[in-house]
Amino acid sequence: MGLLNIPSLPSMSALQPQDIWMPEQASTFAENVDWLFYGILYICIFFFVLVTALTVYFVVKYRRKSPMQETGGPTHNWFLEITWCAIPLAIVGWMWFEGFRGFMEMRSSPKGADALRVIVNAQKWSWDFTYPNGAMTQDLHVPANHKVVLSLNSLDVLHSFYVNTFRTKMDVVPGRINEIWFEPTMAGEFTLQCAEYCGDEHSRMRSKVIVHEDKAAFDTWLESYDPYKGLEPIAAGKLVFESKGCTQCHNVTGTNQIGPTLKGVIGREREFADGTKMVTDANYVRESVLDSKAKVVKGFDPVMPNYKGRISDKEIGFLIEYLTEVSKN
Ligand code: HEC
Ligand SMILES: [Cu+2]
Repeated sequence: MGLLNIPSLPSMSALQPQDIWMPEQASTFAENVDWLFYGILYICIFFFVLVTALTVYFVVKYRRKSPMQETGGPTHNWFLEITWCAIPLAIVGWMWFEGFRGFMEMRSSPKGADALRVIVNAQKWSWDFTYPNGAMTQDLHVPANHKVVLSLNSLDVLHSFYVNTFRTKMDVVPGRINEIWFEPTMAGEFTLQCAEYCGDEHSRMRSKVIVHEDKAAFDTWLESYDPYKGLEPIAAGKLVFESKGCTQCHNVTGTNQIGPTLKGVIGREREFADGTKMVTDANYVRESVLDSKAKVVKGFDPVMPNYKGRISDKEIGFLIEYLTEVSKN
């Protein structure tokens, strides 16, 4: 039995070629990135082998053959010395130039009106994506052969948006908006990961990028997208509650958090910060969501955001069914 017994290591035979080499090339950046990466890799291998081989050869060839052997005085060779400085300088200069050019290309998002813009919200430990028509998904949908600009936003800590098949990665920083762009070159499903350690569930902060055939297919998908399709109103309401971020401040278990618990929210007596009172009803919930400052519950800070324009009447309907259901018992 070995001292280092690590059973979870994959056996060499289980490794596929794509585990060692770069993954699929699925964006316009990929070819350039790989070309430069492999270029640098092969140059490094070439010089590593050359330098190591010459070192070994010279060590043997010029070794001191007897204790009596005299060493010659210092000599030098201008031609050699200049050459072995100039060639490496040219090579690293080229690496820098190519790297910088690729970097600038990736960092300057296209300003054209035709680029699809998607807002990305990263949050411990999930992603959500908001499209120009307001639809929101947990997987990123984009068209192939079309420029996509992402506006990256973190609701809590530092995350990093990383799609290895697109060769693109960008930090998602709380308190500032970072932009990245890419153009997918093939339809399919690709893995999207968080590449910045952001807490204990970090490794599960994954999602998918679904690349549609073309812009037309994407538009058709977007128009017909309905996250509540096939869900009963209560289940749909739960989805609204979770996907709109209400759970950041509210729960339905009966304990107050940043906001009051929403268990029993309909039909309880409420006193507001301005001293008025009422027995709450469904319309009160509706008003709280659309215009949260209209009535501020006494004893709480008025920190709830307004959801006007970010939630539909249909969604409020579902929400009320859900809140009514969780208030029973
Ligand atoms: C950033 C925290 C925060 C978020 C996110 C938030 N709320 Fe609130 N909410 C509060 C606070 C604080 C109050 C109490 C003060 C007030 O009435 O404005 C409150 C009050 C309410 C009330 C009135 C509760 C009562 O007991 O009378 C309802 C209903 C409500 N929120 C629903 C929602 C729904 C639905 C969502 C998601 C769409 C949501 N809130 C998102 C913080 C939040
Ligand atoms: Cu993360």
